Amino acid sequence: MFRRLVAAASLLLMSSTAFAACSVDIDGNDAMQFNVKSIEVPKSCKDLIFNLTHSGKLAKSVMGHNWVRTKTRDMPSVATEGMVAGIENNYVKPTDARVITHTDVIGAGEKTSVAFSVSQLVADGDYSFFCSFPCHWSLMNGTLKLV
Ligand SMILES: [Cu+2]
Repeated sequence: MFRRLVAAASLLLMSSTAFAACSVDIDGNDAMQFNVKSIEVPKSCKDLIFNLTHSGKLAKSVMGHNWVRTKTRDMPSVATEGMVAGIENNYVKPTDARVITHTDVIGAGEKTSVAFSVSQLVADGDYSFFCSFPCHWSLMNGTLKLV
C-alpha cells in the first residue's frame, strides 16, 4: 500500500512540467556511493524537488543513506554531530541551523523526497550535499550550486 502511494506521488511529480525541470534524482548504493557528484540548480526554479533512492540490498540500519545540504565549510562538523544524533534523528542534529535541507534516512529499495526553496541559495554560494549516516560523508558528498 505504502509503495503504491509513493509510486502515485512520483507519477504526479513527473507529470508536472513545472517540477520536471526543477527536480534532481540521486541514488545511493551498497558501495557507499552517490551516482551524482554535482548538482546545478537553475535560477528559474522556484523550488527544487530532490528524489533520493537506494538501489542496494542492505537495510537502513547497516547501509542507510540520506541527503543533507549545508554550506561546504559546515559539512564536516554537521556530519560529525549528526552521527551522535542517531538514526532516530536521521543522523541530523535536531534544529541544526547549519542544515539547509535534509531527507530521512532510507534503506534498500526505499525512496524519499524533499523540496526546498531555490531562493535560499545565493549565486556565488559554496554548498555541498552529503550522506550523514556514520562514516559515509567523506565518500558520499558532492557540490551544489545555483546556475
Ligand atoms: Cu550513506
